[in-house]
Amino acid sequence: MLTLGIDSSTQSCKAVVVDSETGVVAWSAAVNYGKDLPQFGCPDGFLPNADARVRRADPRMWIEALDLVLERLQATGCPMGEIAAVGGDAQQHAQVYLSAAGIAGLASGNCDESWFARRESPIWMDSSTSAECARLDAEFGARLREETGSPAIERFAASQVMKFKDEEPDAYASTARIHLLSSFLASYLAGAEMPIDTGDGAGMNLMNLKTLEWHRDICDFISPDLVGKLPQIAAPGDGKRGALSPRFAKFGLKPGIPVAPFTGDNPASLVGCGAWEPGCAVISLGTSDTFFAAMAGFKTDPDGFGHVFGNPMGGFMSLSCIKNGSLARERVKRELGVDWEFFDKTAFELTAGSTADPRPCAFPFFEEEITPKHPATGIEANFDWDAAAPEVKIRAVVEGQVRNMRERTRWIGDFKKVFVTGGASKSAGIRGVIADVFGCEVKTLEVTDSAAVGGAVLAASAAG
Ligand code: XUL
Repeated sequence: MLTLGIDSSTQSCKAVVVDSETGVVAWSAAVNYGKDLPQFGCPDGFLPNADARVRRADPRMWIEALDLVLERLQATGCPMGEIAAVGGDAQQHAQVYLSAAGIAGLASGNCDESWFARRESPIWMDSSTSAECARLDAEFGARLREETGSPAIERFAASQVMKFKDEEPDAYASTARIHLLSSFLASYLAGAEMPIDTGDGAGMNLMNLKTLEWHRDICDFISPDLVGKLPQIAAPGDGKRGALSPRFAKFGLKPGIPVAPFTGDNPASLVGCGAWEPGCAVISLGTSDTFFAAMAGFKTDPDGFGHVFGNPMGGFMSLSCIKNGSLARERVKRELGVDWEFFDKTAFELTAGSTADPRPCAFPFFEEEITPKHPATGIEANFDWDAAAPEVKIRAVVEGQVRNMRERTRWIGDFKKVFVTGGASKSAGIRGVIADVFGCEVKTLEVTDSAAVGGAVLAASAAG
């Protein structure tokens, strides 16, 4: 069986067609917003804004990208008519505010400005709602973490909706539905509203993870009419799937094939990496480093840095996002004037077996950190940084990053296996430190596009 997975990420939209017997990606296509859709003015996936805390995008761009990626997929010679089901994911936390015309327009699929009660959608990089988070904290305190899986977070919908309602009350009043990008794209494909899944929905501070329903008290605090503006919730396996709208026949797809509820990119990656059982973790070493793992039961991070999302295969998953990831490693490499061979390998060979006590550790805080919360103070080391050799500095920075990750994820438990993915996973030195610190087997993942592949796997489950 062939299934289609779509990944609408921060800077691009990808489509993969996976053979569900072999798990092989047989066809793929991609659209880059900056390069392929310059008319939307989002070169890096968001509209430039003088205030670096404000990160928004034009929601029409995501729809155009979806149509274009299907056109490109068809052009590869992919047998579109043999695709049995569609699934997918989107960057987490981005919200789409639909007008009544937008909901009605889903059936025809003729997307234009009238669909959107809010022309600019906040995305996950937005951090402009600290004041609203403080108000939520003051009202709900520890209940937020214990019942929604996370403390009040700027990029999550609760604080974003509060701000929108205060600043643009008329536009809020004309909002008929607040979708996440994931549920909006699934709705567009189905030509009718689709639910929000518990994987992405948990990243809103609006879902009660104990009941898997909208959190009445929090929603009412934001606005008594908010629950009425939220879509339904889909829990794994509850059969809430859609059927592909006939308008996609123009790309050769068969109308009526199942559309699985879309999820967030991290939950989709968990599935795409084959790590949906507790005991495995995935470390994605990218612009920021993320750590996610399936959890045996619902529990929350007592320190409030890790999030709990729904696991699309059932149960829950954790997610920790550490901002000073690859960009910090690149900066240290650049400042030391060494090449990648030295940074990824030689530095670790030269320092192997060092008996220094305490072990040299350095924490890069070039950007304000979120896990843990720490201002941008530069390098903080437990040794004389300026006097140390380049190889000592490199190992110490990686040790610092990995030890911080281990400490921030200890609340989840121990792991038998860690999958490492993302650009820096090719470094034997970094993989060695991870194996040492986590005390388990470390495997590199072959799958690129693990989120899109996860979408295709979820489509296969929806097809039964
Ligand atoms: C997770 C998060 C990002 C986005 C974009 O909470 O904000 O990982 O999902 O990839």
